[in-house]
Amino acid sequence: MTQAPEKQNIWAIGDVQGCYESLLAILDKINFSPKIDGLWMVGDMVNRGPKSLEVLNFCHEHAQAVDVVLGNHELHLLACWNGIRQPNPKDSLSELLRDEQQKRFEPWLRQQPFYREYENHFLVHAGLSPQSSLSDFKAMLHQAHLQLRDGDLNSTLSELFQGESQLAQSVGCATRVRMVNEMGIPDHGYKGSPQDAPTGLQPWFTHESIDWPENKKIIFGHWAALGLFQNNQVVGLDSGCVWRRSLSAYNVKTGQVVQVNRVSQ
Ligand SMILES: [Mn+2]
Repeated sequence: MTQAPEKQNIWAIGDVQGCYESLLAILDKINFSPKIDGLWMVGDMVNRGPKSLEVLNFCHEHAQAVDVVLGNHELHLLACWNGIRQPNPKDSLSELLRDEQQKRFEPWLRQQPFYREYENHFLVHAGLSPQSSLSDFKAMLHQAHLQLRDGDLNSTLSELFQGESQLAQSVGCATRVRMVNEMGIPDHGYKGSPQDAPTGLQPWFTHESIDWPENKKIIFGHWAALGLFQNNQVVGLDSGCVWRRSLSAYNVKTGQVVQVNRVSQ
């Protein structure tokens, strides 16, 4: 068997959230070709935007080229499909929840992990936990991934949404963390910018107890109010496409950032 050729370019893309036309526009702008390029989706492909079904269909169809990590909105969709949660009024998942036919994406979705590691990068939807060592955090996320993929789906989703077990807290952090308190405990209620945050809260990536992976940049999304953000350790890619701002793509080999304004649908 011949070895697969190395990817020409690999792009990480933030929270698309059903903004399918904006996804197509940015793929066009970066000249993305699924035959030669790779795409890392940072999670939250679906919900709030108008075309979740199309975005999911695109990622599923090009699964050979697209690496996905799960975000909170994918977990919510899995839970809605299985009656563990009810859609809330802000959701735009009705097409995906309309009939059994749309559950065809479920087997593929439940195979996706909560983090992925590469030579120089670590992909996670929201962030790392200041409360765990990196190895413990990864072990918990891996266990949750195996349970979601191979275990009883309903009981796994119930456990994750109950939020009490260490497993649920690790997944909660990986998929939802923004700000943490001095103890490193996530405050899931605050969704604004770091500048406007109440005293005592700080972005997860500034907490002194974060156990950073060696020589790997963390690529994350989930935090629209933070916007496109980069320092030596992290790249935050949620630039608020679904909130009528922009969609961002990050070239993991060159560090180039490309953005498109939200394409109205
Ligand atoms: Mn999110």
